[in-house]
Amino acid sequence: MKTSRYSCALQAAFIGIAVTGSVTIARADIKDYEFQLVDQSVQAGPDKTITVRLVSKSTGKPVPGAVIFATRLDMAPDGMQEMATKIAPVPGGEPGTYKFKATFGMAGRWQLSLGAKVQGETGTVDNKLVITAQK
Ligand SMILES: [Cu+2]
Repeated sequence: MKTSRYSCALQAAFIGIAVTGSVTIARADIKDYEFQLVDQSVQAGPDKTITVRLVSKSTGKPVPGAVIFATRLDMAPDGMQEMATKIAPVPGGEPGTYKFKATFGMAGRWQLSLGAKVQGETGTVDNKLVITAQK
């Protein structure tokens, strides 16, 4: 017959852990954020929806609550930077994704320029993304 050799129990070892009053939050740099297209292409035509995701490159996680203050959509990638189209934000979407509505009057490559502020970060995110409008 075996006898238990446990003679003591672990007790009260974790009390100190919850007392960390000041956690140092590692601040990310504004360069650690980038916009990514959810879909690389759209159909040419009016009222098309563009969805972008703002991610932290260090964590790979989406970043909600950014304030997008600048948008431009033009055909610079196809040498038509003067061919710009109106772009309007659309509310809703998952946290960390941002939607816009725009008219793609021509098939080809369009450049979406975004300027944004991220909560708790100084500086701005400036990204240019290329969307292909298909016939
Ligand atoms: Cu064009």
